[in-house]
Amino acid sequence: MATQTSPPGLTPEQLSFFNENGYLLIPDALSQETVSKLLSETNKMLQEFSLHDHPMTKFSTGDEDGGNHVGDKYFLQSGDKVRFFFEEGASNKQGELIKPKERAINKIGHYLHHLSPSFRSISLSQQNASIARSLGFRDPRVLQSMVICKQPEIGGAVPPHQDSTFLYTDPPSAVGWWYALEDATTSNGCLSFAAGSQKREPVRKRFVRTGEEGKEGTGFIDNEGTRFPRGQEPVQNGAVNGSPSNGGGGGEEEYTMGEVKAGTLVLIHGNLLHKSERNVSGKSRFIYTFHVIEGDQKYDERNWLQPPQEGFSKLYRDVAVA
Ligand SMILES: O=C(O)CCC(=O)C(=O)O
Repeated sequence: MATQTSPPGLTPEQLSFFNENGYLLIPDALSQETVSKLLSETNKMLQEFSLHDHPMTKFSTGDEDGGNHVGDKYFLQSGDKVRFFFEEGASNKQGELIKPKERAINKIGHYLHHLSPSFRSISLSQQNASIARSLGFRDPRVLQSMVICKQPEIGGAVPPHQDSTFLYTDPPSAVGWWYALEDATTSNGCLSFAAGSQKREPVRKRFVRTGEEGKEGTGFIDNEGTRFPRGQEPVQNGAVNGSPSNGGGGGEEEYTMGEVKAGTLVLIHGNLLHKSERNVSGKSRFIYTFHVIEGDQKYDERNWLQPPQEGFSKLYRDVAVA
């Protein structure tokens, strides 16, 4: 019988960088062949999705007060589907598209890691199981995935935020896996990170479902649960200034730019403040990202994203055999 050895996870140096800074860049995590395949798959989805019956939901990250964040039924029911969300700048005041549809989409989500064989195989992989082991996950669950397009000229900014605001477990446990499918630069809206902020910035807010049947929506509430991952509480818990809107910190933070080549994997701690700027360049910035939480932490019904019938995808059990 053939035996399988697990691929190596993170090196001690990589783990130490992640623990110190809250993010880690891993160049060449995907081969250029895989990147091309994922880009073709993405372009095919963008060509093939239908505008007929589409509610034209835009992916809005909200205003200064954290209001107006996307939150309609199309969005709230996307956890077990592949759905298409528009860039805010893709339409005029009358709501008509001013870009071809394949250049108008901000993101595709949120169940690619289950429904798309290509994206599934790079998500629920032996390699990622090994990385999750290095990070100390006991029962890692992939709970959402998306392609973020950051389209040329109209690609929207993503304001400073912590992923655990949006994917809250008690205690927080989210980690983002973010793969560049095209080179990401300061010109086309690469990520930037407030290095080390995961150690000082509590998860103060949660992004939750609001309203009742027929009047569904989303909003931010104060987080009454635990604010740091277990064992990572700072000595003076919550001693940081700031009044966050989108769940991000209000204090002055210095951001380190994360320019990366296509194929790079970026790991992002759920408490880490990070953001990306608008893309006003002529080049798109396609990426694929999915998020992982600890399966044995409390995940409640207030979270905007609710598990599919089959539950969130187990990274240790659902590992695709290459
Ligand atoms: O890709 C981007 O521009 C932002 C992604 C991000 O912040 C996230 O997935 O948490």
